[in-house]
Amino acid sequence: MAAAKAASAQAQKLRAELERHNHQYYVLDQPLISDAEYDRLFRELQQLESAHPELASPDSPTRRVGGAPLPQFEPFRHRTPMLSLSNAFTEDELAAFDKRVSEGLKTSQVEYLAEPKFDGLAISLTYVRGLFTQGATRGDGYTGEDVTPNLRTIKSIPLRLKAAAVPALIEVRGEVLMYRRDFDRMNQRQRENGEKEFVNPRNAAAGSLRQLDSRITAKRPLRFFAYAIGAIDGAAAPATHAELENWLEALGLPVCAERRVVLGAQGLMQYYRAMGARRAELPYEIDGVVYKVNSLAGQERLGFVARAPRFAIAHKFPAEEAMTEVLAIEVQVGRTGALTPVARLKPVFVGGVTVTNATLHNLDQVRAKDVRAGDTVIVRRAGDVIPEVVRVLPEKRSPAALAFQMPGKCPECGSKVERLESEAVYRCTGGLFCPAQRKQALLHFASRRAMDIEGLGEKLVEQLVDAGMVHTPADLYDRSRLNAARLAALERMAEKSAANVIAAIDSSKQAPLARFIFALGIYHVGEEVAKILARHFGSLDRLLAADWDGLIAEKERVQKENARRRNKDETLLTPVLHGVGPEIIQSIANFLRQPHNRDVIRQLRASGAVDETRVRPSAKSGGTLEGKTFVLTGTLPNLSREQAKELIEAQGGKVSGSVSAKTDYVVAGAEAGSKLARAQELGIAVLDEAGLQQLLKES
Ligand code: 9MJ
Repeated sequence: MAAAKAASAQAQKLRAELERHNHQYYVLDQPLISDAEYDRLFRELQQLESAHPELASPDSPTRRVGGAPLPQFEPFRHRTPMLSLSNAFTEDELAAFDKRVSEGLKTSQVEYLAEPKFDGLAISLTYVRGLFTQGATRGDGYTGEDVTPNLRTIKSIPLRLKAAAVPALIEVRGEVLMYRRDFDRMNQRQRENGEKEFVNPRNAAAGSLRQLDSRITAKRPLRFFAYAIGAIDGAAAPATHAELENWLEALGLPVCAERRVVLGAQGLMQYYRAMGARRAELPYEIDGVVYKVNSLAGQERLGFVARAPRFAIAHKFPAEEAMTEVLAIEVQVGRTGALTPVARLKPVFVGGVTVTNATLHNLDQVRAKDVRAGDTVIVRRAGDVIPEVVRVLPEKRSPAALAFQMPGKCPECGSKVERLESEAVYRCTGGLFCPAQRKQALLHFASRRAMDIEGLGEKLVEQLVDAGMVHTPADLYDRSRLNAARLAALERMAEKSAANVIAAIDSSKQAPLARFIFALGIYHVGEEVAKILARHFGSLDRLLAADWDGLIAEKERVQKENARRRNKDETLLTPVLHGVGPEIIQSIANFLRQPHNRDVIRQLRASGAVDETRVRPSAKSGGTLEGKTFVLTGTLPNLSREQAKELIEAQGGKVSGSVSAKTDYVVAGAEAGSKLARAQELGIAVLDEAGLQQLLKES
């Protein structure tokens, strides 16, 4: 008994001491003991806790080493939204901000709290009665990811708040980042261990915080700075933002020492210039400064616009620019076949990374900037955006430099390159064959509205293509290439799931013609157009043999004739392929002209993927909810999720698992979470169970 009491007292003493040294080292930057001494105390506590498991405590420093990996991050709904800041890039924009604020507050000179804008990741920490209980990323501002085990490993985050009186609940907001010197050391270690180096401190911090295995996070030198609060309960917030940050500091949280109270636009500019000058000597990277109205009552009065506070702004430093040389202009083929000219650059260090290429976006941009191979150019890189060529220095151009030309054939597969009249983008027309488009083509082919092959998702497609097992959709049906045994040998695949995928591929056979045409992924050919084509041609042979130029000419003739008839109030002609415009026809013609694509289509037909006697798609079609996508979330009062799904599908609707711009309705029940928030954000119609029933009845 006495021994247990002594152990408990000793554990408490060690914890307090270790956390004090953490604070000295990571928050105050004033270590009082050597690393070896710290380690000794730490081991003593570890031994004590393992000898007396009943002493375990969530705020013990031994809990900072990370734990078993999580299967996934759970969503975390912020009690008050975590909004982002609006940006100002120029002095004028800044003056406009100060003017808006001083008019809003009816004062001639506004007091602001100014501080650096950290280039890290915004997070929220929840403390309940002083104990750190949960931490989350910003996410979309309303719902983030619960990364508590990872945040626990960050030594500058107190596991328990200091002061005698702590709020019942407080959400502390701030930034997780990596010091430059820690980043360099970590990369040196990565190099020595033959592991991949990180690009910059921001990416390293982001990658470390999003680890499912918190033991890995524990090895990464992350830091934290607090700069705001969210919900607070059981304590009054002070009167000003400066006092708020002082209070956070008194609670044991790290707060940036560079914060200052300044007056008016002039004070802001002075602070901006001073921080700009000191930027390089700070231990962390910043991409600007942040100003907040100092009075919290003033903040409240100004409130929010859209998704950002009106009382604060981020004044960004200009994006870094550097001069270098264009070694060549190459063309990249994207996953969807779009051709992007890319400048290969002589390596140059800019915006925190070594840049070796810059996007030129499209041919119009190349022409507008007149970038040529061999040119000396200014490149720019800001934040995480792709580096770009700002301008050419014409005085440095060699007279031999040739203007850039888009290739007529795809550099990846040799198919013809097309540019449709209304678009700036050139595209490869070899969709079914082109290596650059392989994964996308397969994913689309297998997708629910196309061949509907369950289990053939992004990960598996990736594996199949990377392993060289599948090149085109036709390979899916070739059992000498793809069979259950070969599938089961892939990582994360078991015999059962492999057999299921093969069965799903087999049962996708005999698709109606319209679905099959849609599955080919011809640019501009959606489900509707595919149906029209299937109805019009009635067979693959007729589709493949069509006289497309004749069709375009015919459509143009009818268009002209109808314009004439409209003027005279005469009956109009019904155009062939009504609903399919000339540009779509052009796109189909280009696709079907590629011998590679025709080969794949023939192979698909030979393997029985399509049943040409079935022209129209799915038996369920024709319902009035056809084409509508629903997402179900939360618990409905009377219907199970399966029942709701069945009802929707019976009317031809689809039920999907995630909310996107393509979602038509979100059906939300009790305890609906991030999907509901996402729907509200996207302005998607939200129904409760009664609303769903009504809709079903109407249809
Ligand atoms: C950054 N990123 O450094 C805020 N921020 O305050 C600072 N962000 C912020 N403050 C309220 N220093 C919302 C965002």
